[in-house]
Amino acid sequence: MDYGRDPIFPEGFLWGASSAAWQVEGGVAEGGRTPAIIDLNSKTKKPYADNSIAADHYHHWKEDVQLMAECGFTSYRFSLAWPRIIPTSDGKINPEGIQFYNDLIDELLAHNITPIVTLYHYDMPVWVDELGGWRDRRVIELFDHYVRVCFEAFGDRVKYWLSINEQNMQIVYGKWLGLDKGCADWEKDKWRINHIMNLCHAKAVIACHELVEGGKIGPVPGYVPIYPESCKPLDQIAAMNAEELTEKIWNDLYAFREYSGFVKQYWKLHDIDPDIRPGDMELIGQAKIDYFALNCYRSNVAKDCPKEESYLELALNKEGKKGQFVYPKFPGEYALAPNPYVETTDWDWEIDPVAMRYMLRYVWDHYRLPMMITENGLGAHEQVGPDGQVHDANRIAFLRDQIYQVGLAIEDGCEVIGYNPWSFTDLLSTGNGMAKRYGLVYINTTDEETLDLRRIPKDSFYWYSRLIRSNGRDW
Ligand code: BGP
Repeated sequence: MDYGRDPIFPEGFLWGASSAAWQVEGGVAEGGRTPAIIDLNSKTKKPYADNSIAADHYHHWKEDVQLMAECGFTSYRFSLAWPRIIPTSDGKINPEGIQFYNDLIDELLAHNITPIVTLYHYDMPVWVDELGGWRDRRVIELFDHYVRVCFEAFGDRVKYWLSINEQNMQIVYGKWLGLDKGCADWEKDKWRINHIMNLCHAKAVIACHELVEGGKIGPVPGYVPIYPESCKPLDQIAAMNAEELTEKIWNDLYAFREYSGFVKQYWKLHDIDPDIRPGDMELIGQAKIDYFALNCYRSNVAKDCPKEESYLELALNKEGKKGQFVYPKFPGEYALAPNPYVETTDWDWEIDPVAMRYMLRYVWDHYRLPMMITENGLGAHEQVGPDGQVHDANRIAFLRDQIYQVGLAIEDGCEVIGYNPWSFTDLLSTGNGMAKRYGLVYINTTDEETLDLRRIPKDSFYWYSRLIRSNGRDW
């Protein structure tokens, strides 16, 4: 539909931005925090960048919240670091970790900024990993203990909770993220790991409803809408296969609390045992989510890939030089392909604002649950200009187009309660450290050299501020 006028955002819409503990905090050895698996990855796995300082939010949180308030934020999405809260295997609570987040939450609330809190965003404590991490069912009770501590400590003030960030992407890109450690056959083992993660998600949902008065909790799928390459009927089925195997299997489980016929058939065909034990599905059955938090940056195109074709492994663009991404082929399922209708970023991510509207309509049509955007943004190479400012016109154009499509989806009848792009300040990219910047606020440091970590609001900060102060009218 063309509405013939700019979209209208509902009153009370949550306007903010996003971050994650390991990417923004730094202070990894301070305040009683112990190492997380991601700390080790960031030191050994190139091009991951050392996260021991990151954006140094651990020491700049007050200034950062002040900047959010100046921008006019009404929400801020961030994650809690498990190894800051439960640093050791005796399960003892670290009062300094609780204090850090209490101070942050109180400061946000003092500025009328609603906290939206992710329980898990890739920073599993090393002590949990040594017990087997997501591979071992003992993690279910450990995670349950951790989330209950969080709900009890912060649930009086935090009402919006998120369980596990991008569980689907952690499984789909598990080899790249290091989740395959200790797995003999990742393609089979990943379904067992995924089932354990589903049980952890369920524990968090159940505990939130038990312990947080008025608390709402949802999952955070990483969402990449997939279009068929052509109107050839088999391209449509390929797009549906890709959608299932990267997103829908997860979203169906969260929303309907049972495994779909599609995934059960997939397991049978590939001789996979996800190790579902008595009582598991009853637990999942009790975990009724309140909303979907959605991370969406780009779209993909899928085409038919007959069984006879050869498998081709995906290769991610790790340097920010266009053209390095390798489109994978999964014979008998689908192949990904370039989209001639959209531009791409330097990391070969499709710039496709319409995908935002498509995703919101798709998720609304399938699940009829409120939705919140918890990530969306432009990763770019950036420097401070000779005038001491950062002129990120590309980011303004990106955000404007994306937010406009959120508005159109709202006009289309979708219930969307907030928009929190990635990211508030520059922070470490999972793929490229500080070389790939997303922030509305520049952090003066680089991967090669730690500088003064000065905060410099970019042009996009001022543009976004005007937009949110007008509740989405001043484009
Ligand atoms: C999401 C993650 C974030 C963030 C973002 C951008 O998948 O939830 O943690 O990093 O992607 O990705 P990247 O940093 O690789 O550009």
